[in-house]
Amino acid sequence: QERYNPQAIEEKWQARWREGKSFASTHESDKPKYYVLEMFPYPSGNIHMGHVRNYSIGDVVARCKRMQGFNVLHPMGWDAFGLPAENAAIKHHVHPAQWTYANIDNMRAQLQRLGYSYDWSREIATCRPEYYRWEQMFFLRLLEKGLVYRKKAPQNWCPSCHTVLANEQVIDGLCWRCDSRVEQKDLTQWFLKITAYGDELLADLALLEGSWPDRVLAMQRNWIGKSTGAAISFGLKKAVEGVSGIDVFTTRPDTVFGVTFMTLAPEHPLVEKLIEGYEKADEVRAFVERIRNMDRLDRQSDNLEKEGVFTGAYALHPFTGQRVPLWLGNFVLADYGTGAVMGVPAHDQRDFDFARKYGLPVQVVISPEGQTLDPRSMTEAWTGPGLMVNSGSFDGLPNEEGKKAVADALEKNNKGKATTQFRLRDWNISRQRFWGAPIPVVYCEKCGVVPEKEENLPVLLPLDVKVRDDGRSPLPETPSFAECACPRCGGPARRETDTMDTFVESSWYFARYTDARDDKAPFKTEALQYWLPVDQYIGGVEHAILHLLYSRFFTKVLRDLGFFPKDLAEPFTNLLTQGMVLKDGGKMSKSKGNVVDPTEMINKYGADTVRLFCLFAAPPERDFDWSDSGIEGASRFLARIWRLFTEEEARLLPLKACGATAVDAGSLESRDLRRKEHLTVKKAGEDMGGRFQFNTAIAAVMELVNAMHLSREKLGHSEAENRVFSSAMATVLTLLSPITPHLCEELWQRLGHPAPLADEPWPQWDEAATAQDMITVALQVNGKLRGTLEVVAGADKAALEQAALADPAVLRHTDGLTVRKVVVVPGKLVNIVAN
Ligand code: ANZ
Ligand code: ZN
Repeated sequence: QERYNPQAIEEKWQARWREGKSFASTHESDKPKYYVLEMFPYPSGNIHMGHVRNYSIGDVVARCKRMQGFNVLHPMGWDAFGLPAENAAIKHHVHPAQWTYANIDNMRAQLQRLGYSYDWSREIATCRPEYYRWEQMFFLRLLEKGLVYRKKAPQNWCPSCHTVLANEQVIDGLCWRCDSRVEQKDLTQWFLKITAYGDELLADLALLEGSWPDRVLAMQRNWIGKSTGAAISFGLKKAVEGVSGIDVFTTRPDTVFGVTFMTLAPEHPLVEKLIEGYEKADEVRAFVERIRNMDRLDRQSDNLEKEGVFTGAYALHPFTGQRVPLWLGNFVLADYGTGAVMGVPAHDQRDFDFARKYGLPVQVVISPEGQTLDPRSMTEAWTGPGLMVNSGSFDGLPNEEGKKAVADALEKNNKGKATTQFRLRDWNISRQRFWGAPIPVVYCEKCGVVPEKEENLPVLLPLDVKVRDDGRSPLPETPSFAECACPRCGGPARRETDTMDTFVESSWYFARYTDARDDKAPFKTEALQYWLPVDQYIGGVEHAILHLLYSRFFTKVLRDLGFFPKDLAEPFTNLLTQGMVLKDGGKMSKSKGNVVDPTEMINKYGADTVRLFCLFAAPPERDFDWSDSGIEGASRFLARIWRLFTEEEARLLPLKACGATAVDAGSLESRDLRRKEHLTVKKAGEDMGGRFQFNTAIAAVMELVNAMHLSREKLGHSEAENRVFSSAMATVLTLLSPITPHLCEELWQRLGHPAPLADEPWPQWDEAATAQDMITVALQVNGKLRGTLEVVAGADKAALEQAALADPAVLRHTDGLTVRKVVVVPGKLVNIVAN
């Protein structure tokens, strides 16, 4: 008897899909569209189990939707610029380009071995000039619009990657790539003005409510971090040249009369001027030096031990004109708000701690209902609501109203105004790296910073350059690249040798897939109109902030630049963040030696089994543990289907799913099987097509396969019974085809169908077929008819006996008697013998 041999089948079908371009897509279609996308991989060399899970989920969605009548776009590509290529270049003496393209070839083959239904004609690699030239064009257009600018600022610097990092790339003070401690360094860099879109990025999260995970929405909201309050300007007691005062940002303008000191960030630009002539200036300088070198995350922590130093200078209160001592504090951040805080110890805990530590006065200005606060005995700040007190003409106002009243008064006196503040910072996109997209600007001795001309794009990354062993970018020392003619005056100029953050490439790739081979424009309008937004995006939760925020930003920017449709607000309508594949409850890692290699598993079990296990082990959002018994079980299940098919092949007819009609289903056994079949289609359809609960869908199909195994002995070999059995087989293959496509296609073909299963419509179940057949059974007591019983057809002896003994008519006629015997003739009657 022939065995299930996945390797042979899988190769055959993969070749067929490839050669037949089975999953090619076009926007010229009148079907409804469905764009399903998995986050594209970095071509690190080999795919891992996390990829397999991610892409298997995407593939089921794509194949299901296709069968459900959608015109599906399901592309794949490579996020191909980035540091590991340079590290590999140093370690293995291969060029980053060579390393990257070889990895892409290898990983493409690995993905093809898994049988994913990608439209490979749309494949992109972001390191190709055909791709990044458009990014350079966007850069120039953004520059024109003032949405890109150059600024010198302290930057997160990774000493081991020799490059700056965006705030988003610093995790707990460490580099997101190499875990080195990140330092601060002053550098002039290019910034994308994402803050100009802060309000829209925040507001449009409402559009994603319910279709993105709540957790991701919360992380986005928090990252954008909008605070509403007021900017307040404090004058200076001692005139300082060129300085009119010190501005603070506060969320509590209602507490302005409670200010008893001010605290500046040690990095505040006015510090030197303020301490001029102060006898303890050196002490202040020493403090500044010490705090500057503190970890920025430690400085934001709630547990930070508050520290400060008096500057010898005083500000003037905007309402009372009283003098307010100016301090420096370690808890004030230089790059939030204005880098200065008004100290209100009675109503802010940090200020309270600070005041108690340095003996600064506490002034209560918000009075909680039914309570009197005494500044001398307070042990913590009152941060709740109350009425304004000790606040001049504002006394008696509820503090919420006071916020607006104070802001209005400040505005009238030209001493401040209502304002909002974002935690979100502009996006530093300069990287001092080689393997990235060149930034298309030139520095001319005469003209200054000059954008490259659009017709000169792409600014090609030179590939005949050797990567330096010290890890520094070779571009500044590559004359053929760095030395150039000024696009404006033709004179000698230097090219920008920083390259772009690779997160720029991944911010718009989803749109390039809609028209990936166009060399005249980045996108074709009709294709964008048709395909965008992505209906279902699938990827890891580690991208919940970074990549998703940048993609959302680019969608809005490209819309405003006229590239994207005017009415497109968000790039990804639905988001699924899949869980991790763990080993023994922990992450798989080389150092722990517990990595399960997908290729090994495919060699051993076949791709269908690997796919099946990844989808069966847990719902997509949840983590699961890789388990040998789990994959063995998946393998056994497929072998079982194979055996069932081959052993029963003689009776199989080329029917489609749900292809047996009610008339076919003559015998009780076959009616039962048919009912089970329709119930399975119903359950699997809901679980797979709608809720993406593939594990329960698979479990339902397993039950159907079980039912087939049980009934094949009992079923006769009439045409009608064969039809029912064949239909159930067709249903198993159809429902499983998005999950284990190779096996299903192979058996589908053997069933006698000329067209591939992938082109079949998703099966429809028939409500009537799911209903239980009921029959009427006669009830006798001592041989006399005493009533009837409605029971499920096929109910067994025990069930009939139990139902009969509980029947009211039987109870009445056996009252006072003892039941001696119950005779059951299944399907006909129950006779109770009693005396
Ligand atoms: C006075 C005040 C009184 C404040 C009060 C709070 C309560 P979020 O919500 O994060 O925006 N602040 C402003 N700039 C700061 C900086 N650069 N570093 C550290 N703290 C800063 O918080 C804004 C509040 O944080 C501001 O409101 C300010 O303290 C402080 F009863 O001003 B508040
Ligand atoms: Zn010039």
